[in-house]
Amino acid sequence: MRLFKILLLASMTAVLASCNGTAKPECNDGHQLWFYSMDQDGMNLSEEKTTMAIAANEVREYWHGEQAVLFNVLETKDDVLGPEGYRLVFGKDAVAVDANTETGILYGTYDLLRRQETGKVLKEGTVTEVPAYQYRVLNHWDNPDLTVERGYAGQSLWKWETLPETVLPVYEEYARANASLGINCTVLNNVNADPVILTPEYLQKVKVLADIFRPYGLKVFLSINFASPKHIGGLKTSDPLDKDVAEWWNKKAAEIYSVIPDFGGFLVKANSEGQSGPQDYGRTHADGANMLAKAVKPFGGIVMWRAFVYDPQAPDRAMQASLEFVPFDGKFDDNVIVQIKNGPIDFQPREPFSPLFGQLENTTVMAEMQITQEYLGHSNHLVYLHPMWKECLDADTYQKGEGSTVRDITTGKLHGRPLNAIAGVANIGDSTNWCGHHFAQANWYAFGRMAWDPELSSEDIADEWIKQTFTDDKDFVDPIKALMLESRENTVRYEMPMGLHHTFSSEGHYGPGPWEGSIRPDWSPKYYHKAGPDGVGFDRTMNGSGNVGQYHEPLASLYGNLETCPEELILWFHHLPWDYKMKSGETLWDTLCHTFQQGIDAAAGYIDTWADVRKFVDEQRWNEVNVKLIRQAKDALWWRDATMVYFQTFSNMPIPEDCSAPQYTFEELSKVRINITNYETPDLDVLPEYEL
Ligand code: BDP
Repeated sequence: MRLFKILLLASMTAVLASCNGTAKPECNDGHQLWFYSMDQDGMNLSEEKTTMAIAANEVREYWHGEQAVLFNVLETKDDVLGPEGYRLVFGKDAVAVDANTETGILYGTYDLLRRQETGKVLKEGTVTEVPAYQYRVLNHWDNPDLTVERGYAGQSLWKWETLPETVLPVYEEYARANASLGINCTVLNNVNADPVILTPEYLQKVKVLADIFRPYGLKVFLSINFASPKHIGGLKTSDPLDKDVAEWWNKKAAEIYSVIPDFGGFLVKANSEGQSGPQDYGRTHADGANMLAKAVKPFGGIVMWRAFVYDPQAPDRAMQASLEFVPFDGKFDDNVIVQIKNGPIDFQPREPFSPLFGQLENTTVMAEMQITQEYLGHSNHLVYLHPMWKECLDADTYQKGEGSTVRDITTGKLHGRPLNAIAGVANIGDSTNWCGHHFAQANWYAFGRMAWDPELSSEDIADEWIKQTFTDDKDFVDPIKALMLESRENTVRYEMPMGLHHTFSSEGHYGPGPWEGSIRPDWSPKYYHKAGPDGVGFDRTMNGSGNVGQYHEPLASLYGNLETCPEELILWFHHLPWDYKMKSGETLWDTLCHTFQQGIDAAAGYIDTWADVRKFVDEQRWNEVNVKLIRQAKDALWWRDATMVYFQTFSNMPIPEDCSAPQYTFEELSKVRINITNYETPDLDVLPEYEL
């Protein structure tokens, strides 16, 4: 048994004193993430860049328990722990971190420190942790020109123009942050992939990042452009059944692995939103995915093939992915995973789970969540997203009868599939505070914790994050946790209640634009809400598009039947008259108005809650969050006004008296043009000024 003994010094008292309670350093730019309670005197990273040295350094610098910490890399491998699990054995004088691998030791170390910061160190006993998903993946939508698609936290973290020569400290800090959560894979570039990423020049840049990430257990993947053989390979075609094309990919894979031996594999967006794909050559998703899978297979790589496809002619976009993918069930190679967005449309604040999860029985599938807040107020709104993701993972598909949750399908448990993964579209940029909003860090955190353990509750994760990022004072933790836990539902209420969706302005999906049309019907809000004199909502019942039929019973009936359809999804599945009587006895119109009002009131309430806890937070973070909360409360009003005054042109019904009166008319609001030139600070001056 290899034994590492770390002797602990009692030198942490000074740090401790400023960690807890009401300490308020003036300036705090949020760069320390959830290491704040630990790292206030600065980040002291290991000089030596091996996994064990990193783990030992974390203990030496930050552990201030009485017990010694022992690292045991097990010589006789423990079947339960696998390659990444660990065991913490708490005793009177020592805590042992046991694992089969050094990466397991590192994960155990971060768990131990998290316990210390959140008051969960045990006096005695054993904790065994094994990740539920093998591949816990961040998808960066970063472009070589440093822009980030749907990024609201500045520019790309990867400074391609100065790589490979210049190595920034944030690269390692990023790896450390991910390791502390157990995130072990990162796709560096946008799914709308520039072929340049596979050129030898860029592979040298990627190599530098991969080398920095490796001791932190973080593997690099790349999004590829399916037409790369044509663009950068000098071939006439990128047809997956063409021998030269397959050979080009085989050679490219060998080249990549010669530079990055532990390269993870490819992420592919094909035949979607203008991206090239096998269908350009009359081939199928399976043909395309399998060709790539064969290229990376000899090196242990995988292919994550996205199911985000839809076509402008389709009668119901929510049905598209299933229609295209179900025919290929069982036809994908064993190192292909089909990556499915949580909902059938596109990362809306609320969608039912994608029916495709329950429809593929012989294909490995994974879920893709969006951490960046494309449709949830960008990095201007405080929205804690874990409840939304958990809603999807906990959803029962009834694929094999009751209890066939999306979680059990994607962890491989339901079908006994050996490969499993989960992905989140990152919200990280080069802003000092990483995510643009101090509270958006909680979503990166929550994604990582969920990918390790999808059964953790939203509350427990929020609790951990708050204590490490701000303070463990109960008078701060309780109200802020309550605010975070309600924030997603409130955002649904002020943006698109009761199953409305895609009512967003096409300008960066920020703000309302329910009146907008588009050259493509499926890019137009009108296509989704279908508001007209006769009512509102998308009829997806068997009398409508038939989308409910893609769900297994009892869901098909549950959603299809007005009596049983959950009210929060009623306009997703049904088209109803404005004066439709809801279960409460109120009309649909009044319920919509009241739900919006609840969202508006709650958003305004965040400002008061934040004022109440001011004494616990440093000036910088308090002010930066406060400015954003005011913006959020005003945006909530704007969203409600725009949606309801527009719908009123059809319903001709009054806004109920117990709701606040709209501050602007439809004519005024429909002229608002927001210019999103820089995602971090969208030009909000053009917005109507709102009285709170
Ligand atoms: C949509 C985004 C678009 C992405 C696309 C995708 O608006 O920018 O490229 O998803 O996931 O949500 O590929």
